[in-house]
Amino acid sequence: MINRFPDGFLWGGAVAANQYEGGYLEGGKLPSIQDVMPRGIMSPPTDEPTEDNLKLKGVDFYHRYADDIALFAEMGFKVFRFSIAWSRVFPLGDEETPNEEGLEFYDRVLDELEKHGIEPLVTISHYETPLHLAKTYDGWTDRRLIAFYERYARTLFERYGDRVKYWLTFNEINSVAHAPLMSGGIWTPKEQLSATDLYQAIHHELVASASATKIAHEINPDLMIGCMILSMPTYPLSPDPADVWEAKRAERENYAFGDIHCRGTYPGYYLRQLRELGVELEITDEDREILTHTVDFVSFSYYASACATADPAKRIKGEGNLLGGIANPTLTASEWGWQIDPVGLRVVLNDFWDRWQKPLFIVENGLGAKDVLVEVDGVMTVEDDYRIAYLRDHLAQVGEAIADGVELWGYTWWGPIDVVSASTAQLSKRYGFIYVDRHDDGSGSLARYKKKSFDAYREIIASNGASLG
Ligand code: BGP
Repeated sequence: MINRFPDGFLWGGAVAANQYEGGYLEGGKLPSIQDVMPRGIMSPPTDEPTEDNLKLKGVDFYHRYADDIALFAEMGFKVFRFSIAWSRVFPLGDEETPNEEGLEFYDRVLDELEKHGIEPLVTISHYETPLHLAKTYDGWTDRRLIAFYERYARTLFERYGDRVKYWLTFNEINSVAHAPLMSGGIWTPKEQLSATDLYQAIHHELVASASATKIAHEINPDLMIGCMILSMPTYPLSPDPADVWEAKRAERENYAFGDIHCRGTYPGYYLRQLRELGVELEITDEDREILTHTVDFVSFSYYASACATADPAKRIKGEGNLLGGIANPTLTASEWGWQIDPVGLRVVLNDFWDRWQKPLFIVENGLGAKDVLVEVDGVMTVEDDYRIAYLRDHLAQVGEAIADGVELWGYTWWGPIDVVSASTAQLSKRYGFIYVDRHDDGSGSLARYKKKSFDAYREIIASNGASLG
């Protein structure tokens, strides 16, 4: 069989600073919004960081980065996606000059990656707005955030632009409507947030994202800047045309973000939605010009699909991921209710490619599960056949999409090492190929153990996907 994965395909893994690094006050860093979210997105934030928040220590990448990167190299990673903690570089977010000690940490991370020949892929903002910006400005509702973000992004491009080619502006930019604090640093509680403030915040983020693309290309035209979208293919619950339309409407809530990033203007259906909500956005001429700076590629996360129906009586919510959605009766789900749908990944890849004709990058995909550490032949491990099956089934569909003609640059598994969960702030929701001895109550030695999936992924990468059959 001809191998479908092209030469140079970027295999790897993805993490985020707030879930992985720890060291939340080390090297001049100040708290981010995550440091006051001990229960994830389900509960209101605390006023100050509290000891029960697992993210304060994460799984200690801040001190263990060299050893962890060596393990990724052993798996054969070609690319490593990580985020830079905004509050490590600009601890408050609105200062004029960056924190040199924070920048030096990422110099060292990049040194290690270079040593192992691993390409970095950097998320500029991954759910970790500096807490000061959230509390003082109400996050992205305030237009001044654009200038703060521009200064931060410019600092990164100037510092690392000759070492980092691939950049993502905002993690899952479309999630802000569902998780305004986590995604938009918006301190006002979701139920009190007006539609005008929400959509104005979204507009500010979109302008900031396009502005980062503009700045990056001015500094170095070879830099590749991508948007990052939480994807969730949505199927009609029945063949009723009203359900089909409802599914299309739901998908457009996510497509809108890609449309703006790829086309440089707001699509008509989005403007209609704003009109119907009675939202009048403040959009300046300069904003309009900046938005025309479109992305070089589209990246996305994919975990689950959902169903939609126009019939309110049938709207039984699935847990889905951040976006929720209605459960699909033909699929099974993870222990956290995220429906498992490998074919959905092929659907997304084809839809995005057909729609935008921009190279794609899968920057998150994975299975969160409760793992059990066991001893096999004197070695501690996890027999995670369920994770291997998830990986192989999804990659088989990726192969199909490539054969369909989709241009795909790479695949980074979410959380190749166990990290703290974004939505629930638990450690027991594990995605890793590497087990970390840390638990929901904060106990554990932080020791690392290879799971069975470690070798499975290593073999897939070594064969450039041919071993998938
Ligand atoms: C995405 C986020 C990640 C990540 C992942 C898994 O939405 O970009 O940060 O954590 O989902 O989600 P969770 O950790 O909630 O299981």
